Amino acid sequence: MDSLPKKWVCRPGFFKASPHSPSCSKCPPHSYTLDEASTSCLCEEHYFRKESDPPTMACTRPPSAPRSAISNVNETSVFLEWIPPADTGGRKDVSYYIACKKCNSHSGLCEACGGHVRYLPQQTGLKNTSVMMVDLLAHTNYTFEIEAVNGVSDQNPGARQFVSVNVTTNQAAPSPVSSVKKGKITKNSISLSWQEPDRPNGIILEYEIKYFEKDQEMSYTIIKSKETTITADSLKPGSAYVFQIRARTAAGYGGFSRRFEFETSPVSVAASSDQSQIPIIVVSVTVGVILLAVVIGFLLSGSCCDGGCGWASSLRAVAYPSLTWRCGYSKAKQDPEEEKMHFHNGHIKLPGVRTYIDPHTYEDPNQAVHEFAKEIEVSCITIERVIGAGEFGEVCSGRLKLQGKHELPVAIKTLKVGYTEKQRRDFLGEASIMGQFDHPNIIHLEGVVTKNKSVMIVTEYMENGSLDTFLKKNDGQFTVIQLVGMLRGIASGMKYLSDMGYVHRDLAARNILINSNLVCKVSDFGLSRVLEDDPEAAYTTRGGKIPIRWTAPEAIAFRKFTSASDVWSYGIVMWEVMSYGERPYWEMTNQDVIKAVEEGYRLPSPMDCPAALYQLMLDCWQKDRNSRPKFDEIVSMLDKLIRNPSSLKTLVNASSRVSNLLVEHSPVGSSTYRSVGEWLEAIKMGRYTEIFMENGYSSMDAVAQVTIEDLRRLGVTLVGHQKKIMNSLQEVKVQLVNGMVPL
Ligand code: ACK
Repeated sequence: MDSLPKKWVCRPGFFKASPHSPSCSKCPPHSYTLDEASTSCLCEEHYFRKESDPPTMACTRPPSAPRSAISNVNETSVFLEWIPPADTGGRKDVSYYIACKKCNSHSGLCEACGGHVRYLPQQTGLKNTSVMMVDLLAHTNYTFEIEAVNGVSDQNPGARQFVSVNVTTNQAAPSPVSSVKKGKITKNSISLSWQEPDRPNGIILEYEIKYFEKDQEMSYTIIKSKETTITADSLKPGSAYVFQIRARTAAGYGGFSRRFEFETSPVSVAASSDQSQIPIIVVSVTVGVILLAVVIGFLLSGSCCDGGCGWASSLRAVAYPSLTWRCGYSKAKQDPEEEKMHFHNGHIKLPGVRTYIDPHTYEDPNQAVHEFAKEIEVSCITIERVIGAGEFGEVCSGRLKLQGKHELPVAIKTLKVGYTEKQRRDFLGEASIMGQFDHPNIIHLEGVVTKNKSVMIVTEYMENGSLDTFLKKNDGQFTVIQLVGMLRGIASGMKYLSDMGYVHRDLAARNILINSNLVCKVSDFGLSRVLEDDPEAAYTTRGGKIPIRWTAPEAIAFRKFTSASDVWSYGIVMWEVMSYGERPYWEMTNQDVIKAVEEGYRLPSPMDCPAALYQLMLDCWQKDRNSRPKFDEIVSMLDKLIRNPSSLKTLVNASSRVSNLLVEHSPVGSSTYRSVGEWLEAIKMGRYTEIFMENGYSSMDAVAQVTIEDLRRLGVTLVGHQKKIMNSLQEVKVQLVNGMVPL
């Protein structure tokens, strides 16, 4: 190099990769040379060059994190979708990597998911912006980290750039029964017992046992049993039979177990079939009595957490008769209801869509509770503190430790002492309803305590409490996408309820609970008391008690409560969420609300509300209930908005929002507030009085013209204060003119 004449040497900032190149090249972007005669350029800090990158190529850096990731949970599968990173780092070879962590909802500690999770199409090197994870565990919290990587990511010593998504998986069918043991075998019968599946994923409602003579698969018999033992009788002596068992929970049937083959005794073992029946009955009755004695022993010993809690449901199972059905015809033993449900045109029809069963249809409400809720021994529960008051007694937080399960944080609703039988029935009615639901956006029932004097309903714990209080406390703190995420969750829970045929009747932000992951869950399910315990509920002229502000006109007028009236209430919840827990219709009286809504007026858009969301609210508030969207349409629409966040950028025009209120009404001059100062003081914003006056907003008339931009100009920069002032202004106007947005 020293021998080259000075004029052939590249200056700093230039390089010549080969001595044969005719000229020097300028260093490509994000690279430099400080020396003369460089043959390559160095990358700037945080920029890198992949080995295979030509020296003429710019230095590049790892991409930023992917954006706007959304998740869709379907039982134990999770679908993730995201938007590419804003900065690809200057490279075209961006791909994505998914890290999966399983998290303990109580401790918050996470561990890698392990090998059982399958990724479709794959976990690493994803070119598309979506992936599906299957075979996750049911009812488990997962965190997925989506990382964008490119050709230089592995050279980056800095922190990984990822977007993370927290999800809770849903119900799943039980895993297959894996171990089946033969019991008593005679020439005509085979008794079997088996263990609950490793992953029941819920309360096992029953087992289905399919069996047939070996090599005669076309003619099989199905027995249903709530126990983990059965006896197949009327079999041929000395013949081999194949058995398969599957379990059913609220989520449906799990897969059949592998085939188990057992043989009946040859004829010579017992003289006649009639005689052989006697020992079987004796044996099974004896086994039953012993089993019952063992179970009762366990329960009475009080050692619940060492076995009692787990046994409680088995005790119930003992009480149920098993049901037998033979392929193609029914036996006298069969319950005709079962026949209708499962067999159709001679074919087995698996129970498909589940519907809600009104506990009122049970003659004995206690039976309903125990059909749908697990009995918990009180010694498994530790009450920690009182968190609120419910209609029937205190609501506490605490922990639940069931045998073989991790300790869980729970909420415990208690029934106050001295309750009447009706109060006990109504109180537990909520559990009979809640226990039928299994959805990530519906509050999950852990079980009930009914065997003691202290009656309790134990549910999952929701760290952030009721949504309305939570939003008020965190005014202005969330992004629009986060708020829409909350609304999406509520809509998804309501879709599930409406699919089940359950009408909530009291959907309101106060009846939604929110956890630490900001997952919203619908709660407050009741029977006759549905609306009795809601402080918002008011008596109507027809005698019922109704939360007027949240209720559709047809439900107020003639008690037509349907999923469509729940959709109206959902629209009000949308409004509550987007206005951070503002009271719908502010301080208007119930009568004025009924009148205004009847006359076609609707709530105005909350401040800074995306136009698409306000339009959806207005759709939910269509007078004709058939014109309102269905919950599945609402979920799809919100999903679309989340997937395309730019669609949320168009806000309801601030000036139209305000002027809408004034349509055809008198000016604000006749305000109940005599001065601007008095008004600002009343809303605890007195500190701005001087600034308002100095800037010409000295009368309520002038104040009526204030826009959010004006507030910013006046130095009201805190979003919370801006909202308070704008919302109060609306309230003042509404009170004065009793006018909302006419539809
Ligand atoms: O807003 P909060 O803290 O949330 O006050 C009410 C109170 O009990 C009376 O209903 C709280 N609460 C009810 N159920 C739960 C639950 N599952 N997890 C946490 N808090 C709950 C509610």
